[in-house]
Amino acid sequence: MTQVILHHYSNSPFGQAMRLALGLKGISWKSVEQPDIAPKPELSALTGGYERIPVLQIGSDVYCDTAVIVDRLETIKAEPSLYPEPLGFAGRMIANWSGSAWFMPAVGVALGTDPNIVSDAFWEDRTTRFGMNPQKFLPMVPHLTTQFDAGGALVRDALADGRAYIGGEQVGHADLMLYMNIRFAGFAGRKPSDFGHKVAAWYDRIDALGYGEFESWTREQALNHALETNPTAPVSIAEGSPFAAGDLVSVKTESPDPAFVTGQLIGLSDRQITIQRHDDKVGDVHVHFPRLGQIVSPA
Ligand SMILES: N[C@@H](CCC(=O)N[C@@H](CS)C(=O)NCC(=O)O)C(=O)O
Repeated sequence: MTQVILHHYSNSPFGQAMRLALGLKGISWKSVEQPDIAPKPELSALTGGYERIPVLQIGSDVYCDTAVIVDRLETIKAEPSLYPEPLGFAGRMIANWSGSAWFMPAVGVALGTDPNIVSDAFWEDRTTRFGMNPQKFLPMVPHLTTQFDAGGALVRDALADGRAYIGGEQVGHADLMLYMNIRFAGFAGRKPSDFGHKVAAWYDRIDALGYGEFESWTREQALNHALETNPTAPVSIAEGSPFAAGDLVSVKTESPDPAFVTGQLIGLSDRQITIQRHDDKVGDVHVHFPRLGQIVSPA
């Protein structure tokens, strides 16, 4: 049977959002712990070099980035939707803001108060991969804190009319992504109630979703599972795309992160990029990325 496997670590904010998404949807899953710094050889065997967290594996379909993970979760189990009415899919844009513009301010708050909260190896990793050199990053923390607070004030004001969740009476993707940043700031002692009692109550409601039914797997189990299965998610190249099926391409995140993944293009649309690649440890895998925020170039 094809399994739903989340590669993550407990402190990962994006990982937390996806654990809650699995809990909310009631999808049972396997939990594979990955390191919080590179190298991540087992993860790279699956992804081809993408080492961010989380990654979702379904058999030998591999989903890099929470945007394609939630899209896939919606297809596995439509209800409850991560995009409840009346906000509907517009919630994706709030989720995206929280995972991009509002994320770095949360990182600043979480890591900046006490630089020793993380190891030297962690700072070195983040410097190499994300340009987060502590000499440059830490002086930005006061500004990042103002941005975190300004974003939190938006959440507070959006909830001021007494609604239970950001889009109305039902929880969705947007809530999970906003919540993850407030939780992350908790590493430095910040509290949801810093933004008032309505934000604190909203936070507790999201917390109470839990992670659903899951069991721990080793990284080796996940790789063996990929070897034993074949990719199944349907993909296609949209008409008018600048690339054709079978083109050798590289996919790289729009960021200082030098990591890229190379393979044969088999899917391209406004929402998703899919490449096929092979690794002896996992066999043939289809690696999926969101189109938004990724650079596709000929390899
Ligand atoms: N846009 C990505 C961002 C993922 C991301 O930046 N994750 C952080 C952890 S929460 C990460 O990978 N940090 C580096 C690492 O864990 O090695 C997504 O939505 O999944």
